Order: sequence, then C-alpha cells, then structure tokens
Amino acid sequence: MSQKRFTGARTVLLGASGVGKTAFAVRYITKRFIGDYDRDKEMVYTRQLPTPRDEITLDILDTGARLTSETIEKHTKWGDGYILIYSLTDRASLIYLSEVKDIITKVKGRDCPLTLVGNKSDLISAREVNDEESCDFGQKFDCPKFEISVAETSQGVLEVMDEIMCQIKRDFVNNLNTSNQLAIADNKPRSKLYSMKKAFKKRINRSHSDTY
Ligand SMILES: Nc1nc2c(ncn2[C@@H]2O[C@H](COP(=O)(O)OP(=O)(O)O)[C@@H](O)[C@H]2O)c(=O)[nH]1
Ligand SMILES: [Mg+2]
Repeated sequence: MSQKRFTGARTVLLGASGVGKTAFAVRYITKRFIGDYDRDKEMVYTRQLPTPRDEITLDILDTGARLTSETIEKHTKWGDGYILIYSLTDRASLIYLSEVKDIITKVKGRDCPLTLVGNKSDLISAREVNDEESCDFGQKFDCPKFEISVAETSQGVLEVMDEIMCQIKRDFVNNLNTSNQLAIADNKPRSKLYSMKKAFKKRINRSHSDTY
C-alpha cells in the first residue's frame, strides 16, 4: 500500500493444516459453513467493503496445505495483516504458530497487524488448549486473541475480520504520517547561514569551472 488513500487491504490466513482456515474464509465470504470444498488449495478471496466515501478492496489469502518457511515469507511480504489460526482441539497447531510468528517478525518487524484465533470452540470435550495457554500465546505474540467456532456462527469470524481491518488501517495511517513527516523534514526551511553557505559554495564551483 503506497498510495495516500486507504483503498485496499490484504489479509493472510496462516496456520497448520486442518485448523479451519478455508472454513473461516468461506464463512466470511458466504456467511455459511460449507464442509465440501478443496481445503488444501491456496486461494485469494476478494470482497468490496463500502465506506462512507467509496469502497475498500479486501483480499483474503487462504494459504494452502504445504506451508514452508519460504512460502510463509512470500505470503507475509504480500500481506498487510495476518490471522494466525490454530485449533483448540490440537495443541501442536498452537505451538506451530510460534514458527510462523518468527517469520512474520523477521519480514515485517514486531509491530504489524496480527490476531491469534483459536477455532473449533464447539468441540468442548476434545479441547486440548486451555485459557491460560491461549493467553500466554496472545501475550507472547503481543496481539488480540479470539476463541471462535466457524462451524457454529459467523459472529467470531466477523469480529476477527473487524479487528484485523482496524489494525491494518491504523498501520496505514501511521506509515502515512511517518512518510509525511520525512517529506516535511526534507523540505524544511533552512537557516540564513545555511543558504549563505550554499550560495557561496555555488559561486566557488562556478568560478572553478570557469577556470577550466
Ligand atoms: N467442529 C468444527 N469443525 C470445524 C470448524 N472449522 C472447521 N472445521 C472442520 O475442520 C476440518 C478442516 O477445516 P479446513 O477449513 O479445511 O482447514 P484448513 O486445512 O486449515 O483449511 C473440516 O472438516 C472442517 O469442516 C469448527 O469451528 N468446528
Ligand atoms: Mg484450507
């Protein structure tokens, strides 16, 4: 996003296979929980979000089954914000996210739009991750955390998407302010002494080039 108006956002869904990334994306786009789809395929979903002035193009990248460090790095560079998903019924899927987070930090730095999402909260008896553990990871990743059930309702998915969009917009505004400040600093009026020195140097150079 290098333009001056916030017109688009790219969100990336990252997590181990089977945690519900595709179910999440499909739920957000269609408002339905659809079980029958190609869950391992990488796919970008696009949605136009109306705003009071115009609209924002939101792209959601549902990452595929075989994530390597290289593909995670590539997806991180593509995206503006990241939704890290694990399954509450699979502790290994939460631990795995530490690797993903490290790559995001390496590519984008510590402060980038991020959320941690524990999915499948409906499977109460199969739960492997308790509150304390999910809080620990939320603190470690320094980001908001959610527990949702994509299967049960759209509510959680919408809350996560609202949060990540807010963070992406804030990040965009911060970056814009920083580049504006740099531009202002670059055009800052110089002191009289600075201008005199510059004019003097110019004269010397001119007389120097006159000599040859
Ligand atoms: N019970 C339950 N099953 C879910 C939920 N979300 C996804 N699933 C199921 O978990 C399996 C893996 O989901 P999928 O979206 O394909 O995972 P992905 O590999 O991360 O894309 C599928 O059988 C989904 O129907 C959920 O919230 N609750
Ligand atoms: Mg999938």
